[in-house]
Amino acid sequence: MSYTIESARSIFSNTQVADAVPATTAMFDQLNIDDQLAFLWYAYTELGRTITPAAPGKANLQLMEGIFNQIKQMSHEEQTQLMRDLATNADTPISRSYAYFGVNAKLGFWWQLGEWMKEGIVAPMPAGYQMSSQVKAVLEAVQKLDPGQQITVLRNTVVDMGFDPASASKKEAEVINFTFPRTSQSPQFTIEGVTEPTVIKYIEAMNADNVEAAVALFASNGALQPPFQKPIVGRPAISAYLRDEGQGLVMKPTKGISETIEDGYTQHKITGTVETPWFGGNVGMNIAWRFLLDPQGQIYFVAIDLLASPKELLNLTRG
Ligand code: 45D
Repeated sequence: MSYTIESARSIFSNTQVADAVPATTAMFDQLNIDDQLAFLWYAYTELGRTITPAAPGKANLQLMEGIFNQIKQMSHEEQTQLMRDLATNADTPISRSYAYFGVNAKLGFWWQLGEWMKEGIVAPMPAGYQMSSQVKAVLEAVQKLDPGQQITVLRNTVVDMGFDPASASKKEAEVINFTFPRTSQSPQFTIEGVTEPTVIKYIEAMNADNVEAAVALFASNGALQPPFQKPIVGRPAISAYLRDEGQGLVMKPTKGISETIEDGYTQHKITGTVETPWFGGNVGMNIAWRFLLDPQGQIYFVAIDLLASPKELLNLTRG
């Protein structure tokens, strides 16, 4: 038999992913715009406390100086309108610029606005604001999630903002992207149960921000499927994606299982935790990597899953 990307997606199909994340994001999407901004404010004041202040970085924020200066000169009404415009994907100049930010630049943009809201430089939440029952319900739903899932909900909301006139051509034209210099050496890891060199090299390359080395491990028609997303196919697209979203991550795989299947293909499921530079060691996301390697040992497919619970870290059966 030969594999297609579509059939590869179902290897280790008994893996339980964090369905609560898209479910909670859908609840958020149902809120009216002012409730959305209020929700984000309360979620951020809770979770944002564990953002490591070093993460956005002076050099990174400087990239947005022009936009930040404009925002600082606006009245509070105009600033509130700007936030509404971003969240409703309205077509405005700043909403258009925002759509061309990399994911981490989007997060950094909001981090700065959040800090300025605390200082009153950007319009804060109106005094005497009464939380609607809808906002309360979404906050309660988020509180039930584990921290890795909570920060994923928060991140999803920010990624979807802005006005994007041509999403297809976006990656090539990205204007602002953050870099996260590594402060410490690559973490050491051992994966109990897995010795496959391609898998080990993949983690080593990612932990060193060596996108080129990671991408070279893929078959030319190989694919990478991020959590809750469709597969990204081919080396150029995978490379662009990893440069945007894969930087500064600390991957700590701990356990795995390897199996030879048909025609020399092998499949490997590895579980462990991943830390984002935004939260450092404060938040460990429970992750599974499901690899399908071709007979040449190249990555034909890898899915990255955000797991439903820590218990799933131990689920290493074929399924
Ligand atoms: O609207 O092997 C205010 C891949 C109010 C690559 C606000 C991976 C108004 C391959 C509060 C100001 C990448 C797939 C907003 C592995 C308002 C691979 C601000 C996995 C919005 C392992 C809100 C990587 C703010 C993973 C400031 C799983 C919110 C990475 C800030 C996951 C939220 C990373 C932040 C995650 C969230 C990062 C900083 C989930 C960061 C989340």
